[in-house]
Amino acid sequence: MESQFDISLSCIGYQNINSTKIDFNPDTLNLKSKGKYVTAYIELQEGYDVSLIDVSTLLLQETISAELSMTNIGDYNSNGIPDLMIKFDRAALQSSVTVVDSVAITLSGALNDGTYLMGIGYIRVIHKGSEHYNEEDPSSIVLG
Ligand SMILES: [Ca+2]
Repeated sequence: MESQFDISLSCIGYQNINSTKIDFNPDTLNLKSKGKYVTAYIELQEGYDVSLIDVSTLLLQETISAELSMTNIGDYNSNGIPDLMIKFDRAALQSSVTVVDSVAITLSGALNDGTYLMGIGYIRVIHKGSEHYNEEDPSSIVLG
């Protein structure tokens, strides 16, 4: 597998479906990465089946559609709850964020029956080669 786990975070959204869990892994997006996709995993609360998610309705940041042909249902985090793997265009996501310690990333969509789901998570955005690890050193943040 290519290295596509460049953005991430565990996110929990509460809307019509409680405990919609969206897991991006890992939790840092590197704006210099040349990866083609970012990957997310969705878990729904008990009683809702991830296989009923209408992938065509899923939107990252309200604008970025999921790749329809790149889905899989498994148990990525081995917790016994099925999760739906989806992928999004990485360049589109990267263009929607800037270098920051924490930014909200939203994922919304619906099941085949119209039940709405939404999750919000926070990721860190970096620019490789200028990682900002030291809060006392603002010069370590380099936007270009
Ligand atoms: Ca799982």
